[in-house]
Amino acid sequence: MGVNNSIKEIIMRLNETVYQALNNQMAMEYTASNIYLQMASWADSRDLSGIASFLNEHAEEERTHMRKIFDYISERGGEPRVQEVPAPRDQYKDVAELFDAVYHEEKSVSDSINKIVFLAWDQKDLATFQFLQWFVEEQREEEALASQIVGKINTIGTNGQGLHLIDEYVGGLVGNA
Ligand code: OFO
Repeated sequence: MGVNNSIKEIIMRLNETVYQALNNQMAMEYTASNIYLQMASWADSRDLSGIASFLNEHAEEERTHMRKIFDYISERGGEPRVQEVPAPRDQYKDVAELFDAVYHEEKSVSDSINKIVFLAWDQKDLATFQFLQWFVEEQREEEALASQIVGKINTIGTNGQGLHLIDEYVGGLVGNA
């Protein structure tokens, strides 16, 4: 390997710890995508078409997050590994429980992203640190959105006409996330 190549290696290659963390994050985004897809199916089979559309859109978004990390690992000279992920939960008591689960899922994704931000800083990997800023902002928005929906459900309730109003409200958020 020539001098230029070894310098490039040092600059470009992710270190093993950061690589592993990003690879695990890819699995986490994929897991989130599957959770939302399964939730969409739950909503669809209860004729909650607004909620189903919202969750389908969200499932797609999470898949693009996975892809974003996949491409980044590749660009930094690593080999992204797609991992096996557990089958998502498919039953919820009601819409309130479902959106509570969305909120908690987003919280745990944020926690995981934050850990990698600190790790990248610790490892002096400023490129990864910078790359993750987009995710930090994205998670802030997603947590806020999920908590807004949970708040709406708590205020309106899901009895009788309430469920229809919530379905309409959540459906109205499609395309705005
Ligand atoms: Fe909402 O999880 Fe992606 O980043």
